[in-house]
Amino acid sequence: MWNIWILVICSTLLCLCRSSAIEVDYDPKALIIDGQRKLIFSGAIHYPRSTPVAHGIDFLTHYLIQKAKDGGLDAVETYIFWNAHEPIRRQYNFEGNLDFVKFFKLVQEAGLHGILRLGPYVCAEWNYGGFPVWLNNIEGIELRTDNEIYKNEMRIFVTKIVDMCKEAKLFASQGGPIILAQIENEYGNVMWAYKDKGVAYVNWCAEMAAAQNIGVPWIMCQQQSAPPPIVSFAVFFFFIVFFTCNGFYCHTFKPKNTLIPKMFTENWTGWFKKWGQKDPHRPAEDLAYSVARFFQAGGVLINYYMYHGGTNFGRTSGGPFITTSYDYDAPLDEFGNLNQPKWGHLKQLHSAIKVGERVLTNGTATTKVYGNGVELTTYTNSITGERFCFLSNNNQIEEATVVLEEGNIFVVPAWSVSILGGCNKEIFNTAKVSTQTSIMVKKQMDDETAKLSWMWTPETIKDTLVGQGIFTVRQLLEQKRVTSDVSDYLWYMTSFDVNGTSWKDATLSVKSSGQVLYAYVNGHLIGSQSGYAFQFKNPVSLMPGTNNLTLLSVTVGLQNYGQFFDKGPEGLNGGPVVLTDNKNVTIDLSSNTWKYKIGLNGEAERLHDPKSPHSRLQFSSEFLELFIGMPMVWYKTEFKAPPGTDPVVVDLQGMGKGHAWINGNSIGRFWPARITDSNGCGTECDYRGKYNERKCLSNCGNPSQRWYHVPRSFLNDDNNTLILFEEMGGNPSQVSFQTVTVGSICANVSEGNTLELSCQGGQTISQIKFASFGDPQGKCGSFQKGSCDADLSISYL
Ligand SMILES: *[C@@H]1O[C@H](CO)[C@@H](O)[C@H](O)[C@H]1NC(C)=O
Ligand SMILES: *[C@@H]1O[C@H](CO)[C@@H](O)[C@H](O)[C@H]1NC(C)=O
Ligand SMILES: *[C@@H]1O[C@H](CO)[C@@H](O)[C@H](O)[C@H]1NC(C)=O
Ligand SMILES: *[C@@H]1O[C@H](CO)[C@@H](O)[C@H](O)[C@H]1NC(C)=O
Ligand SMILES: *[C@@H]1O[C@H](CO)[C@@H](O)[C@H](O)[C@H]1NC(C)=O
Ligand SMILES: *[C@@H]1O[C@H](CO)[C@@H](O)[C@H](O)[C@H]1NC(C)=O
Ligand SMILES: CC(=O)N[C@H]1CO[C@H](CO)[C@@H](O)[C@@H]1O
Repeated sequence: MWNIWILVICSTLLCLCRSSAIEVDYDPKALIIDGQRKLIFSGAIHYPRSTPVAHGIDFLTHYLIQKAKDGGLDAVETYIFWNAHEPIRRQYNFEGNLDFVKFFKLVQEAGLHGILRLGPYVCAEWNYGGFPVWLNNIEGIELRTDNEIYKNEMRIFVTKIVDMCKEAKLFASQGGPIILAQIENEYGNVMWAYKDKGVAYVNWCAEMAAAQNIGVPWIMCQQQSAPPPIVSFAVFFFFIVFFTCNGFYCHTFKPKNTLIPKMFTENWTGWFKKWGQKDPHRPAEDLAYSVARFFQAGGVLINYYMYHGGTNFGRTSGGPFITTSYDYDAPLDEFGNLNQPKWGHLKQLHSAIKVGERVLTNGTATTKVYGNGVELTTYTNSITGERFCFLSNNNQIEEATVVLEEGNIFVVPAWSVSILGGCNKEIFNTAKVSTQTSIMVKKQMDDETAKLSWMWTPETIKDTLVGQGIFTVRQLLEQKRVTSDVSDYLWYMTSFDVNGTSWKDATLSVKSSGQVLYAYVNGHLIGSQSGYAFQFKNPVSLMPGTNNLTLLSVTVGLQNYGQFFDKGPEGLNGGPVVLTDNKNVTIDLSSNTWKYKIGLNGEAERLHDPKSPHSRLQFSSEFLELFIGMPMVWYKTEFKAPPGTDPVVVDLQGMGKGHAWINGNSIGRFWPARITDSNGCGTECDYRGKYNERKCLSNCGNPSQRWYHVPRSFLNDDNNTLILFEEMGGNPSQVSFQTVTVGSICANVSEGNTLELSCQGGQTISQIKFASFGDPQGKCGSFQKGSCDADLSISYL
């Protein structure tokens, strides 16, 4: 009943919203939306990283947006991903999970604001930072600088997106949800490298954006100093360009232009992950601390990057070497589950800060320094006398006992902020977590239905092993210039003559610019290597006469960050490729005649798609054992979808490296063979002290990613097909489908407070393993009774 009531209210509001424009204004203390002075909590959810959900619900996104709202957010933010929308020049795609217009409509239906970060350079650990690779291959182009060819392409794309937004009435000025739009991204970090042309470019960006006439402010992020032309231009036309701050903490950030509010467009909630790296974790206490410090220092808008990270489906992950999971340790996990206690702790923080919204957005601040890292910031409304305080302790070790003027005593734990309603009552402390901790588990289905039987077919590489290419050049070309990134794979093939027996034990050296290399000589794989840029060196036995050399170069996500990142080479790119015999005679093959072939035969035959003719006919279950562990094999199996609604993952333990598809939909690259370093996870995670991405690591000595998200929207009720392309050699016999759910929960609450516990997803609490009213010790999963414990604690629960 209650839900229905809420729905009615929302749709009534919607009608009102649609009919009238909403003005978005600002001053240094507030965003002023429809005349109301606001603090904004926003969170990033990227539409291509979430997915449509089957069985009636529109989008997983719909669910995610609702969870964002429940978590106390006012706004949802997304980038726009140029290379996803325009994979081929002037051929656009806005279908399925690329339907960003629908995404913003869902945001609006949830009653939230939207923030459009248009880029179109987005970084985002996304392939090539969001740029289509065809851009790179236009003659005379230079990206992210004052170059007419590039600016023309950028303008065409930006205008297209803005026009689509206008047509769908998405801007607040049209009654839509979008209150802010961003042009470029973190250019301030790299502008120096582009010198005068960088300054000219950033000015052009501001002018081009302002000329789009969207009726809401444009922002630039990570751009502290505003070149004068932008500001004067912007002020004159009212479409001010704000400059915001990204990082783990932003309370010391001061916009150079003091007329604009402080905004924190990327307060990193965690960190992304690379193949071979451990799992990062940013404690909820520290994230809450950085947010509270930011509002203490007069912050107006914060955007969590990410609020929900999601999954890098297909070949969208950047890097190189960004994993398929983009979980980010965000408040909503990769699959959309609440990441507790982070989600709930932030929810409480948001509502605590909102208590002070009126005073914070229209009051004056004074700060009293107590020493030893302790500061009290008091916001006062001079007319009403209303007050709101932040009492912060940035000491990393010692808690502080502070006596305020009125005689109230507050104990503030180390590295924490207490939020004091009316300046006399602690309504929240960032280090006191009273939200449950949820421990997620993966559940295997019962053996009967879970058993998978496999079929296989080899990737037919006979043609490339004997040097059959598509074209020939006397040069080792840069990889993405050849492939335009239509595939991860590029074959470089040549043949050469050697005389005499000294070549029987020779050495092959190949210099690669990344990321994976397989070397075949006379039809045999002699070795492989991976890395950013590396020197492959392997013994090789050559025979007198003609020998064939085939090098397969594989990319694992194109670079997405840094000055001139777009020019970072991939593949063999000039080599050199050199042979040395046992008498130290060398042959440099770099300017031999090289033949090229882009992609795999299986890709051309669409083996990943169970409906394609090749895929239907080519797989066989005979002699499977012989092909276990062999490189360059396709595997196929059928399975039943796990019952229920819990998120589904496929455990690819045992597989090497490759790509996986469910019913023809890519679930991304896999690489369970990439094991993380076994050191560095031991230390206890202490939330105190400055966070960085090397703190609080877990998953040492394990596959960097073992489980891969299988969106339920990709699954049918009855038969489903999983197809794997295995590049290095792996064993599919351990592969299994599992569901992700809350396994156990822990919580800690002090006397007089209320605690809510939830198992999520329709589960019930089946057992209480530990309860102690007293001073229990330890952490979730390993509690012990302390020196004081009430006997009947469990039975009361
Ligand atoms: C903000 O405060 C000033 C006085 O400090 C008051 O005149 C004004 O009405 C307030 N504005 C709002 C929107 O509360
Ligand atoms: C090398 O390739 C040629 C075709 O280009 C083929 O005829 C020959 O048998 C191959 N040699 C070896 C040793 O594989
Ligand atoms: C092999 O020997 C022949 C004849 O002596 C010579 O013409 C040729 O250049 C030699 N090739 C190599 C790779 O040394
Ligand atoms: C081989 O040649 C390199 C330089 O061309 C030299 O540094 C090296 O010592 C030589 N090795 C032998 C075994 O002669
Ligand atoms: C599902 O698979 C079974 C066994 O492979 C087959 O008999 C059945 O026809 C399939 N059903 C559909 C709907 O494809
Ligand atoms: C429970 O919370 C209190 C107050 O925040 C804290 O002092 C205590 O250490 C916590 N206990 C456990 C077991 O985490
Ligand atoms: C990668 C990156 O930009 N890291 C920054 C995160 O934020 C901290 C503090 O703001 C900076 O010191 C880092 O350089």
